Amino acid sequence: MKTRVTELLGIEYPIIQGGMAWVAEHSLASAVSEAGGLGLIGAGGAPASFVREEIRKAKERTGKPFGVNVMLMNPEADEIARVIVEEGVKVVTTGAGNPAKYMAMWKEAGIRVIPVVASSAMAKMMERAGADAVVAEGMESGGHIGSLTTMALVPQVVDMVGIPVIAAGGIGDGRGFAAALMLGAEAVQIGTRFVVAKESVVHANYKEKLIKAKDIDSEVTGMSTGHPVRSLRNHMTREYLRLEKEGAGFEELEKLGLGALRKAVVEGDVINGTVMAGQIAGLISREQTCKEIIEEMMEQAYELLKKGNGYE
Ligand code: TUI
Repeated sequence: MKTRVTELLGIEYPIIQGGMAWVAEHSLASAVSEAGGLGLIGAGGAPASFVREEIRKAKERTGKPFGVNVMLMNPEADEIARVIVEEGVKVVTTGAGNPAKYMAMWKEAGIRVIPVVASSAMAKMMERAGADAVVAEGMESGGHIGSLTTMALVPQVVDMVGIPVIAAGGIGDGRGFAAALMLGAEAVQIGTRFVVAKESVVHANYKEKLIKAKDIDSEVTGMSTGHPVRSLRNHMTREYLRLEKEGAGFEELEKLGLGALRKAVVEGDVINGTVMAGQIAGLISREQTCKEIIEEMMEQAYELLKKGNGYE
């Protein structure tokens, strides 16, 4: 399938993998790229030296393009931005902030820059700053989210900018993929479904919790701190929401959240850790390779697009 996004990135299918902190490391990223999508290494809260190592490991595993996601709240974001240039990474996506101050450096290095946005105003600002495309991410997504749904956000962003739009949030199969194209997107970003990929190194407990989850099993914490985060309901989210309701301060809440994602992803503590996941968790029923996930999504979408909807 050819779109402006496949052309821009030199990839076979218009599917990019979410830059998930702790989850999106070199094995997942290289597997997605090898399968014809765009794999991403998620820098998350990691130090710049770790990101450099991950980039080098990904290069050993794939000759195809892959990218790095910079989580802009990372205290080492400045260094990571430079590492990306030094290591010759071809594509950057950013999240949780405004990447304007890195734009000139990245563009000069010939890097494709794709900020994740949660509003049409932010999308316009990024286009003016020189972005090559934007990811419009709805609040169905896992992790740090904005307030609009994908259904409402994507067409409004499409109308606001001339650069290609990549839809994210609540997309987990070929139906969501086809729907995103109907909204005017030219690619999709998939997070949650890749968390349970065979090549994903997250703890087995995390994958099991995701596979068991139903549509209503995610919860949004952190509304009061201004950093809303979607994750699967557990002891951690209940405790967090209780403290928020009691009016706990920013510092106490941040302390509770700090390191909680690592606890779930790496240690497999899905009771006290943060199990970030999107609302489509209920769609996911088994572990598959990245190649199987991508090919199944593409086939399902082709079938739907060919058939139309059956209405006259
Ligand atoms: O960034 C994400 N998703 C994330 S980041 C993350 S790590 C984290 N963990 C705990 C607390 C906070 C973060 C987990 N998941 N998605 C992309 C995204 N970006 N969603 C929303 C935004 C966003 C929000 C505000 C982008 C720009 C923005 O503008 C702020 C500004 O500075 O104008």
